[in-house]
Amino acid sequence: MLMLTVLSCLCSSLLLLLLSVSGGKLPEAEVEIEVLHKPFLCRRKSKYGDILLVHHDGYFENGTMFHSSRNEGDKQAMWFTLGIKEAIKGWDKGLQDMCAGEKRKLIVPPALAYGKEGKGKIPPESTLTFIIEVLEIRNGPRSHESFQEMDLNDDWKLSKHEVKEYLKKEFERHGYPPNDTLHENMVADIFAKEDKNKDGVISSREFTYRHDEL
Ligand SMILES: *[C@@H]1O[C@H](CO)[C@@H](O)[C@H](O)[C@H]1NC(C)=O
Ligand SMILES: *[C@@H]1O[C@H](CO)[C@@H](O)[C@H](O)[C@H]1NC(C)=O
Ligand SMILES: [Ca+2]
Ligand SMILES: [Ca+2]
Repeated sequence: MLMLTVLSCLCSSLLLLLLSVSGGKLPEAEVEIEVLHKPFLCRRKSKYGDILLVHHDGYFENGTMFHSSRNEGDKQAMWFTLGIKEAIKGWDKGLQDMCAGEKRKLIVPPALAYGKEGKGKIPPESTLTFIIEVLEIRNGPRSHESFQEMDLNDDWKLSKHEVKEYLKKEFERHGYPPNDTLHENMVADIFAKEDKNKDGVISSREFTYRHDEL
């Protein structure tokens, strides 16, 4: 589960970024944030590029719950990358500077949620309320820390070899056997998307998020 999230983040975050940038600018809108619980100890606070393990309940304006990660589906908390519109913009804005163990209520206007179109059971122009608990915060695959960890020879570029070594390590860390064919495919996939200037390496600039539009 985590492995898939981490790896698919690496592959798909840029795509998400591109997709989201192509949409028109929405009017300025704010998320209303209420802190429901803040732990006494806070080792680090969430920032763009982190991955957060979250439990979330979602409510319509009339108070009806439309989703609960605790009661629906696999009833598991989910890993979510902050700042890349993996979920909705309202989450990217409303889940910054959080501690592990913190619980917040977010009231998200439609412009930062599912907008004019709505989605699935979310009707158009819905203001949504979320109760979100952050259970864990980790360095995202796009963080400065991850880049340094991957850049074995410290030349500020990621070679195919370095990316492959990283994938192998991540697999092992999460208890999966390394799979050379699979890693080769993933590396090819990652380079196709991330090596913008096709010079055979991923520069730190190519690797790092841009969050201009947030
Ligand atoms: C609350 O709002 C949602 C979305 O508009 C709707 O589907 C649901 O039926 C409403 N529930 C009640 C009790 O009015
Ligand atoms: C390794 O990955 C390839 C490609 O995804 C897959 O077809 C193959 O079954 C995997 N091998 C093992 C031993 O898991
Ligand atoms: Ca390197
Ligand atoms: Ca490059």
